[in-house]
Amino acid sequence: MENSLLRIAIQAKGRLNEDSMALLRDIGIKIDESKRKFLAQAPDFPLEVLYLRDDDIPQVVAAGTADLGIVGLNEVAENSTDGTIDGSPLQIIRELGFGQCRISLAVPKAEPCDSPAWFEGKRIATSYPNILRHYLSGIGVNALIEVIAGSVEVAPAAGIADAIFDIVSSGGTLVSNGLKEVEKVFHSQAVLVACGQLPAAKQPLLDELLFRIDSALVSRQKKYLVMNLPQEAIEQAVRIVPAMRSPTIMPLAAQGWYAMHAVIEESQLWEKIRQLKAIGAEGILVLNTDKIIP
Ligand code: PRT
Ligand code: ZN
Repeated sequence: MENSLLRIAIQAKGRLNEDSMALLRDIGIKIDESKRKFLAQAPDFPLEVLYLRDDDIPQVVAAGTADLGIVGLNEVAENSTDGTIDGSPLQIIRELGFGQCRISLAVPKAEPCDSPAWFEGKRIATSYPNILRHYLSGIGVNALIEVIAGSVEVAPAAGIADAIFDIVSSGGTLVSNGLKEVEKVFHSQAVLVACGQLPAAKQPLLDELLFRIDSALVSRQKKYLVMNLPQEAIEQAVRIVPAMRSPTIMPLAAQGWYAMHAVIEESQLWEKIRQLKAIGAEGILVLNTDKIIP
């Protein structure tokens, strides 16, 4: 029976917890947060959720203590430079589109740093020494890496380092510490990782989970449009909104008017709405799509 239960490790507290739980909810896996413990079983899917610190997730998944994990790509890269951890393979199987950030080199605002050569011989504070070492050796720069567990951004003002290599999202933390971002080295987002040695009996469960995750991820980037169109605008509207196969067009009770339904990429939403308004579309409704099954 043990093999018929998948175990996924997610961050217990912190920046990825909420979005990880939301993704599970989106695919029909509802964990009762009020009864949450270290390990919780989903009531409606053969899945256990293991709550951990993000730093521990890559190793726990590579070792097979959890079959899957949701963690920042930065943690995966820091813990594994060759796709294995302590000899056990770890696979990145999906990019999840949340937790986006970058790891950047930053220096005090007044420093005349205009090329990576500036870092030669400098002290750089970071919590990501492996990613930094890999980057520096790639560009042939020798610097002293000072490993700091937290609050890396205060290191230059404290005289511990000349520069930092840290996670940046909005850039606000750098600005409020008198630093400027000079090199975006590593781009990260939350990823789904899997144990490289998943027992064969669990594969069908993983396939079902991935099918659901893919449907949820696709639908997050789409919007459902409903609008009214005069008959003469239909041909142009179909060209503007080709939809998945082709938009649905239905006659309205009012003579000469039609309703068009279509699914479009969210990134194109406002541009498409402008074009549709220009050809006479009215009463445009924009709805979220819950799941899209291709
Ligand atoms: O307790 P645990 O070890 O699980 O959590 P943690 O404190 O190590 O990690 P947490 O919750 O801070 O971040 C988890 C993951 O979220 C990271 O590994 C990244 O993949 C991702 N992520 C996304 C971020 C950020 N955005 C982020 N802005 N992680 C950290 N930050 C911090 C950064 O360290 C810096 O202090 O936010 C500050 C910069 O933010 P801005 O917006 O001011 O630029
Ligand atoms: Zn952490």
